[in-house]
Amino acid sequence: MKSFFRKKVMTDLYNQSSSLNRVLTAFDLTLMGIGAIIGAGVFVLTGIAAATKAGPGITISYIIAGLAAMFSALSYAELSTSIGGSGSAYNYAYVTFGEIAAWIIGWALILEYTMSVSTVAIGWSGYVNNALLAAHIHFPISLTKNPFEGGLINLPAVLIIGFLGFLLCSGVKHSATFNKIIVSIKLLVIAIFIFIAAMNVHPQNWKPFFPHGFTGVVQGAALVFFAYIGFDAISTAAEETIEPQRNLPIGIISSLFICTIIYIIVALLLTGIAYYPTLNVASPVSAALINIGYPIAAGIVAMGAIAGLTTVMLVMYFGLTRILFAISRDGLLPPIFSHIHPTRLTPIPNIILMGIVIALLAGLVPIQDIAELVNIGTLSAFIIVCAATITLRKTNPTLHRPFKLPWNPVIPILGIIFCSYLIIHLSSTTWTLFFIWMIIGLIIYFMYGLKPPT
Ligand code: ALA
Repeated sequence: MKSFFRKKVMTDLYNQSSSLNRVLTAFDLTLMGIGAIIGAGVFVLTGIAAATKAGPGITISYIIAGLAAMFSALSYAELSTSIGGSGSAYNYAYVTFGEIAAWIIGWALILEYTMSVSTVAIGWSGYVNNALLAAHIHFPISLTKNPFEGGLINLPAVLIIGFLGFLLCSGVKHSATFNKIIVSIKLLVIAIFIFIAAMNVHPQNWKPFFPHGFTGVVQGAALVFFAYIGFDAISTAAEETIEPQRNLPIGIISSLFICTIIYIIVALLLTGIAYYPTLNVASPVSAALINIGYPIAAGIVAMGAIAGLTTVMLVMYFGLTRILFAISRDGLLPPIFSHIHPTRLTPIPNIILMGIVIALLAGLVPIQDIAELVNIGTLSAFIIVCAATITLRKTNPTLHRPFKLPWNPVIPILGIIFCSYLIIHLSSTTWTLFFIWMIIGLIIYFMYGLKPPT
C-alpha cells in the first residue's frame, strides 16, 4: 500500500505510551482546560462582539458558540479515550483516514498552537506594559515593540515564553501546579467581577437585547468561538494522564461546561452594567468597572487577564510540544522532537526549539493581526475529529469505547455543520495564508516524512 494512505494500527498507540510521565489527574486536566480556555476571548472579545455585532444578545452568541464547542468536545472525548495518544487529532486521523490526512491535520494543529501562543504572548505583553505604566514603571519603548512597529524587540513577550519553556522543561507536574495557582487567581478575579456586576445591573442596558437581530447574534458567535478554544489541548495530555480513559472525558467536558456557564454569566452581566456600544475597547471588562465607579476592581480584573493569558500560553505551548512529539515518534518529523529527558520525562529539545520559534515570532513579527489563523487551524481539526468519530463507528464498530458520545451521528454532524459555518466566514487573507502553510507542509511531508511503501 502507498505509505501516505497507510493507517496506524490502534494497539500501537497504547504500547507507545510509556516514555512520558503519567501523573495528571482529572482535577489537573479540568484546571488545564480552564487554563487554556479562559483568556483573551472573554476578557476582550465579549465587549467587542457585543458592541459591534450582537449587543446584549452576545449572551445568546456564547450559548451558540458553546454548543459548537461542546459537539466537538464530545467527539474529542470519545476518540481520546478509544484511540488516545499525545498527538490528539493527528493520531485520530492517522488511525481513521491514514497517514497523509494525519500529517495534514497535524500540520494545521502546529499552526493553531504556534500562532495562539505567539499572538497571546503579544497580548500579554500589552497588558503587562499597561500595568507597569499604571504603576509608573517605564519600560524602554523600543523593547516593547517589534521592528515593524519602530522598536527593537517585544522583550516582555520573549521573556514570558522563556519562563514558560523553562517551566515545561522542568516537568509536567510542576507545570500543572503552576497552572492550578494561576487558574485559581483567574477564577477569583472573575468571581469578584460577577459579585460587583450583579449588584450594579441596570436592566435598561439590555434594551434592545438584539439590536442587529439574529444575524448579529450569529456573527457574534463566530467571533467569540475563539473564547472556547483550548479544551482540545487537554487531549494532548493523554499519555501523561492517570487512567486516561476515565479522566480525559471528565477533564474535557467539565472544563468546557464550567467555562460555558462562566461566559454566559459574564456576558449577561457585562452588558447589564454597561451600555453595549461603549464596550468596543481593548479591555472592556476593566473599562466597564471603571465607569460604574470601581477602579480598584478594574485593576484586579486587569491582573486576572494577565493571569488568564499566562495559562492559555502555558497549556497551548504544552499541547504544541506533545503533538510534535507524537508526529516525530512516527518518523514524520526529525527524532529530536521526540527525545525525552531521562529524569524530567519531558521533551526538552522540542520545548526549547519551539520556544525559540514562538519567541522570535512574538518578539519580532507583527502577527497579532493574523490571529484568525488560530481559528482556521482549530476549526479544521474539529471538523476532522467529528468526521473521524462518525467514520470509526462504521469502520471499527467493535472498538472499545470507554466514553461513547450520545445520539451518534447527530452530535458529530452538528459539530461539522457548526464548525464549517464558522470556518467559511473567515477572511480570504486567512484562507490564503492557510493554503500557503499547507503547501509548505506537503513539501516537507514528501521530502522527509514519506517513507517507501511497506
Ligand atoms: N480560548 C482562549 C482565549 O480566549 C484561546 O484566549
